[in-house]
Amino acid sequence: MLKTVTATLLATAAMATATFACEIMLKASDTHPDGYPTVEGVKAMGKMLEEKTDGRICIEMFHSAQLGEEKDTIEQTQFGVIDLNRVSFGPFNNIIPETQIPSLPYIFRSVDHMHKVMDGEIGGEILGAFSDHDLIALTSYDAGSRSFYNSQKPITSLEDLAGMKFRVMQSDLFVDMVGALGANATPMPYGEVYSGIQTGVIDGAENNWPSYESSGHFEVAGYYTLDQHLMVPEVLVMSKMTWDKLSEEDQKLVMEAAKESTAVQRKLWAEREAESEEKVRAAGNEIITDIDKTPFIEAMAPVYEKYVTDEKLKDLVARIQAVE
Ligand code: GTR
Repeated sequence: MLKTVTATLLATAAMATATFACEIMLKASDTHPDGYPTVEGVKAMGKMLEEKTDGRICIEMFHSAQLGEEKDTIEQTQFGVIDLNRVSFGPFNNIIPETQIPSLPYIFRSVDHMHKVMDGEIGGEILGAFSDHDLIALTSYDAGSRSFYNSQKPITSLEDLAGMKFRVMQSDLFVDMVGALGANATPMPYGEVYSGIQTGVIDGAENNWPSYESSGHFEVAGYYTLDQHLMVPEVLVMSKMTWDKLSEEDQKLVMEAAKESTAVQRKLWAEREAESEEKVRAAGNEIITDIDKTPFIEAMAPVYEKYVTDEKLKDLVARIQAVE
């Protein structure tokens, strides 16, 4: 009995020391469940920070949209209520014009092309644009490519998409993208998609393998057409209010840890993509891989015309296309 009490006391004391040692606790948000590659990427960043600072700076991860849906958490991050937020570039499209560029349909030719762009000068410029909006973009993560899934029928061509209703992220660009393909878009928070499909409010949505699987959307939308219209990377942002409170040295450490976590996330991403695909196929879903993307790509021309308007954005697109 005494032994147990002593052990408990010691354990409590150890925990108290650990919490105490953590002088700067960064509150992080992610819409995805624990174990999802983005959540694990930020957790890995936390571990690195703890190691680099002897436990002085740490990250507390609130996964599974515990702090709210992406659009709301972005506002909370701008206000400094949330310190770190891992989100898609999509929900920033309406407020930061540069984020529309990696969100353009078929802008990247391959994962390799996307990595070269995002890890290089162009990616740096796009991340740099956040600082005018009370946010510091630390790094970008992988998110594969997004394709349409639905509860109604196998889609094998543009004709099949006509008149169908798809949920998109809350971004005008994606509303127009779906419109350009002849379907109807309904912007809605991620957390409402499952019931939206289940109740027939929407016919389907679009996302990558891990999101299609982890959200359970694959249970209510049995048809997945790999048209791969988007390859929008994820972005990890810090509240500028939090950033400004850090010493220059700590800012450097945070930036370094974020950049280093990218490699961890990308490795986990590749593994999870394969696992999610396996799980969805094992569930018996119909996966349409034999699809001619050319008409899809051609249909996107008006979207580029509408959104790539000023010289800065035109220049970014031209430079991305020129990256080998
Ligand atoms: C996922 C992405 C999330 C969220 C979601 C959505 O692929 O990782 O951050 O944007 O898509 O469609 O809302």
